[in-house]
Amino acid sequence: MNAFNVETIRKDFPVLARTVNGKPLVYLDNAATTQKPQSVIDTITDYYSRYNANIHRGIHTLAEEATEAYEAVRSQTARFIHAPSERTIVFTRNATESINLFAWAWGRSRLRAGDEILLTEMEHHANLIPWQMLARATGAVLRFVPVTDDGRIELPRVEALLSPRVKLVAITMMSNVFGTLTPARAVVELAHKQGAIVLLDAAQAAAHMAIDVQALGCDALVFSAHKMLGPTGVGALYARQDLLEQMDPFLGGGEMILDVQLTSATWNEVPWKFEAGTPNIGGVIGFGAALSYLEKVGMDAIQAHEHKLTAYALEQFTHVPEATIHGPTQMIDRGGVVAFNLEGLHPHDLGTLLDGEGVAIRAGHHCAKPLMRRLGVPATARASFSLYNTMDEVDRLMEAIRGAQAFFKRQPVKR
Ligand code: 7TS
Repeated sequence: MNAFNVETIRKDFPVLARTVNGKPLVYLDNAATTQKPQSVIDTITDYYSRYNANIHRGIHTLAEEATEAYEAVRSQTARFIHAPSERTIVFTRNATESINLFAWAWGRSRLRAGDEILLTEMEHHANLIPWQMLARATGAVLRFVPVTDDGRIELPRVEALLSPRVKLVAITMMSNVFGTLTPARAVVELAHKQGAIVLLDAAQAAAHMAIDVQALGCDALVFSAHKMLGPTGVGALYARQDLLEQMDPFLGGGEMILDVQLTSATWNEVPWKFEAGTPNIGGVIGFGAALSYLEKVGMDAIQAHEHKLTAYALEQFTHVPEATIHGPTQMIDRGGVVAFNLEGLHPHDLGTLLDGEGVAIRAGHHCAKPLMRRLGVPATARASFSLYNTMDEVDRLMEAIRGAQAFFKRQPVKR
């Protein structure tokens, strides 16, 4: 592998060359979605230019080529997360759909009134609402591991909430607000001791660290291609093959059947049992190019680079007395998401002023409303890093923040 060179990497991402409001773009909204390298764009164009066809059904050359390319990405995805077989990978639209699929197909016929689902207080709505819906449908009860003031999950708290009533634990591997890396492997061990299965939400983690589902021991894990340099409209669900085989289908339609009578049907083998209808073929093939890109750079090198950027940003924030950082302020079990509030400056106003300087951050509740309530804020600003960000860009962020603060100090208070 070549040494990590951020300037070389940046040249692969065409959008990074553009200006916004006359300033070079500083893209720090990577937790929402990442930018795409030319290789991903070219791979998608190549598919539509040369071998666009529907998969699994055609016997002509284009259909065979498209099927082969699509299924090759399934194997590549399995390798990327060290899954034991490509049969354990289901393609979906996004992490959200993966969680809904698992919640419904696994939980609907299994959970009984009084069974418990254990979540944490810092889940994205995608890892909360599907469980609320499932609980409503089955009579199961949701329980929540509290987060500490600095945005962490403590194992004794997890242990205290586990009991034979808990049938499933669903927890994020990396908070999209705090950037915290949760002790996923230890949670899996504790849960398994009590007979509960574990779903890990790797929507944030998957683009920033190596993932090994066998080492983690999890029963299911989900992620979205668009947060991993890939296109929108593609997600994946990994689940243990025996679980997938026992689970009911999620959506019904073409492709997911073995045989169909007018009033009944039998199901296809896994994973195709869960891929009803024509999937996002071009998107999945493009996702393969994204995985290749991440593999070429190396997940450990990416994590180390983002670690440096985040440490530098946190250090810079210590010079902004008006700033409150939400989440760990030390670089222990932490990734490159920095959520903050500035005294006297609403996050949305800050976001607008930063955009004027070409700096893209996110402001809002980050689809984690219960967590915002826990923090006692309606919204936060959030900068999030990816492999192509630089130390200079952290400086540009800090300069833009100082500029916004100065601008607001000059403004008369509106009544
Ligand atoms: N889980 C986590 C931890 C996330 O951060 C997100 C998206 C999702 C699930 C859902 O992913 P999707 O691809 O299905 O939408 N998080 C964010 C965010 O923080 N800002 O925009 C999207």
